[in-house]
Amino acid sequence: MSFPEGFLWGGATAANQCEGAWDIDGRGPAESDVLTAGSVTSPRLVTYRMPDGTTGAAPRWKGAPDGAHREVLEGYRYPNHEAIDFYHHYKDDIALFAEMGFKQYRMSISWSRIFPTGMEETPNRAGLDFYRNVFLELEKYGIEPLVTMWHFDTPLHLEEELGGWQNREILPYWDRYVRTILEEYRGLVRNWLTINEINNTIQFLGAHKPATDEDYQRAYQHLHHQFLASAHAVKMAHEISDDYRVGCMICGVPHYPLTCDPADVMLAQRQMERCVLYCGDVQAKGKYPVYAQRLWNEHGVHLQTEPEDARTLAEGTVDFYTFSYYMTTCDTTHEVKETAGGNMSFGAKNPYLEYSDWGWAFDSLGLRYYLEMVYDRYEKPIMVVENGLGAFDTVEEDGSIHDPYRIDYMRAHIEEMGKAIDEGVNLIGYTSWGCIDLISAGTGEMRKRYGFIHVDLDDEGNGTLARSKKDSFHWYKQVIESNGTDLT
Ligand code: BGP
Repeated sequence: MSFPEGFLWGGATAANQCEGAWDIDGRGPAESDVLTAGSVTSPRLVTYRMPDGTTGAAPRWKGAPDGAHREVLEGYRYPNHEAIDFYHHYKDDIALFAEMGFKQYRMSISWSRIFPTGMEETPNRAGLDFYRNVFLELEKYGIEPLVTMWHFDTPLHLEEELGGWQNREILPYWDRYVRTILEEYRGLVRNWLTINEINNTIQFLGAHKPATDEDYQRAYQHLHHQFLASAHAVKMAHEISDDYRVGCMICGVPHYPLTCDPADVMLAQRQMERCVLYCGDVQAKGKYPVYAQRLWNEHGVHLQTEPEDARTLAEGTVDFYTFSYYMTTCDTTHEVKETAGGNMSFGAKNPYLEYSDWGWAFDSLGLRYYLEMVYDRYEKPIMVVENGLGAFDTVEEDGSIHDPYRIDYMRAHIEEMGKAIDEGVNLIGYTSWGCIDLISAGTGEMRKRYGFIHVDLDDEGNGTLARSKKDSFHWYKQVIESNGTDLT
């Protein structure tokens, strides 16, 4: 039996993609609230107002023009505002998670529900109560929460006033938020994650347009502040409760060389360092890796640090390592015939792999490759906290939803996790992404569905929000019941 007793099977969501209720019970707007919907071929837009009152919308990767303030505007649709309204459906949804046998549910707290602008002295009680009620509901079924402190949703006010993570002054506000939730939920939560897919800032830099040295300076500085934020959170958690364990969260995309040309092999290694390992190394080892200086030198980056930072990082190493896993990517120094070309999926097309409708490479073996690599590197307990297939689903006339493609995808990945455990990897949990259909982070679509649970909602925001079980719901239930031995 590969999966150890007590293995934490479950599913994952994020506040901004499922809660809705974006302006209810005192919640303030977050950066995710000024994003429109896009598709695999068209980007999500960020809406803004210029100082002279004119308004506009720009691709998210480009950002609002200088001097603009991001703002919610009339005439645009913002899918995260209502999302799947988990805020009012959490009891029913958690009951369905329990029916599947979840041992763990990964979710996030929306910072602006607790501190609406991010700058208040005292927290918003209604926001704190909402999550308390969610945790109590989970407790009722013996489901452990795994709580992400930040999942793509800094309070908009902090973004606009301070420039978000770019500005070191964000740290005291972050500390206040984190201390508040750590104190509030003592006894209800044990496991926390600090910053979701922290490496996205650097791995997607230059993906849409060539990045300048100034872009790199900003990205590495932004990350430095997030590393400090993460380290503060770890330290506070350990001071506040002996029960608390805190993990990092990395977007785990292994880089393969497209050919055996040594130049390709070297390029893939360097891309892997920059895009993936850089962040995990700092958070798990408590210091910048040796190759960091080379990465900075390549773009003339001078990190602004304070004398105490090295100590802060050293004292704030994470207790466990977590990552999302959806795909692998290929690098080459040669001319590329075909690119992967999906949303948030880049690089040369791998001729040995199949790709999803959104251009994400289906590579279950890559999951084992990654697990074995990072376990060797850090020797800390690991969780796969996101994995799954975003796909179009069809609701049959009788209401049933047959999703064998999702089952095949997950079976293949779970099999590889089992093999990694047999190799000695201390893998302790798995939460598949979007266990209930939700708004896509990348495209803002609803039709890119990951769930075992279908939600009746379309891309225009129409639907009853009714929940129904897909075939994969019954399959996953059996996987959990058999602790991963029955994957048929
Ligand atoms: C990760 C995010 C999630 C999630 C997932 C799937 O990047 O942590 O928030 O959305 O990917 O991506 P998408 O929603 O673009 O399909």
